[in-house]
Amino acid sequence: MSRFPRIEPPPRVVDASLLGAVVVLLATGAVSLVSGRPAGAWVFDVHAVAGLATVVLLAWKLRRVRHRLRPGDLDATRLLSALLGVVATAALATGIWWVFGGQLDLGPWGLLNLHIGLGLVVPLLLVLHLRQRFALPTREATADRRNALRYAALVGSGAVAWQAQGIANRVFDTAGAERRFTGSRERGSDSGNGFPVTSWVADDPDPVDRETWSLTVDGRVSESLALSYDAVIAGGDAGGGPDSVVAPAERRALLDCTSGWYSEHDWRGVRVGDLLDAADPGEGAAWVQFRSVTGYRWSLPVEEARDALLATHVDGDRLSHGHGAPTRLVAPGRRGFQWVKWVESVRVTRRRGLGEWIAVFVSWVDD
Ligand SMILES: Nc1nc2c(c(=O)[nH]1)N[C@H]1C(S)=C(S)[C@@H](COP(=O)(O)O)O[C@H]1N2
Ligand SMILES: [Mo]
Repeated sequence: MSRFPRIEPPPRVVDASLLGAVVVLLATGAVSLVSGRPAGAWVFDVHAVAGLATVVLLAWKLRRVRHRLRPGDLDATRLLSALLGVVATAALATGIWWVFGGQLDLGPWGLLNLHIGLGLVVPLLLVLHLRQRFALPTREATADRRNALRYAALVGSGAVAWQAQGIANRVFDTAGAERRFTGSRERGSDSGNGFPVTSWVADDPDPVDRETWSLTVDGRVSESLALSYDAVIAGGDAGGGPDSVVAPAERRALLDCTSGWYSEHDWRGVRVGDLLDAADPGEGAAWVQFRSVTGYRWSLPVEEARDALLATHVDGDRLSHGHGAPTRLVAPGRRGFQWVKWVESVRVTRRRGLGEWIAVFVSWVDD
């Protein structure tokens, strides 16, 4: 009956494995969105290998259940199962397509966003599906020692396929060949403002007037500061604060957006560490929160924040409105969504506001 008689585990073990695979994919997928340093590269590898193993598991499953999908005897339960099959297949297909350089233009979104969206729908449908059809694998099936070998074979072939992908991409010179470990592809490096603008639909402020804009530095500091644009770009006196000078600073850093592109530039502005030195953080200063005129905000641990930049220029050009003028956060090693644009406030805090996690999606939410 089966074309892979020695490899395919019993049905309920396949089902339980699919459940496990979805959990792994969801967890690694979520973590991958905040991983921007090479040390976190393994998360992407686990996600890919688990995805490839899932292709095999899903193929076994679909082969087993497809006869239930005869048009005459479709009911709500079966339709839901069918929908789950379609969405799961689409999630896997979009992931694989991305790896091989696929492209899709969905307005503000692209192929990787579609993959993420489908990947988030799978667990929702799966929960509903399990409410109707959940059954534990039998003890004999789980205790079967051959299953351990089957798993090893499954994960092993996933890993081999993942390696082969790299070779295939290079041999056929696809657009997928030049991916970072995050999966992102290069766009517009060293081109000044000529790289993609990525903002949430709701996060679309009017251009910020440099003349009236000011940058405040406050919270757990002994000297709150309010700096004009000229003070920020020219490193003038910290208005209202001590006579400290914020010197212009420059650094090269790579912005890597979770929608699947990255761009590397020479940024110029002020080092956050210089701002903090001028404001003199006090007791319990542990986090630094960067807030946009839109309410969008993110915090970095104070030591890391010191090394970040509030950029006014990119590759020597004044930052454009779309890229966050008058100033945006440059947070090396962090994913793009943490690089807050249109920053107007730097606040030193003891704890990190959890509202930030919500505010990066809907910026008008308050802590
Ligand atoms: N205020 C604000 N900052 C933001 C965003 C936003 O929507 N609003 N988008 C973030 C995301 S998801 C990314 S990838 C980068 C994109 O920067 P860019 O538009 O200059 O390319 O900005 C980040 N900073
Ligand atoms: Mo992003």
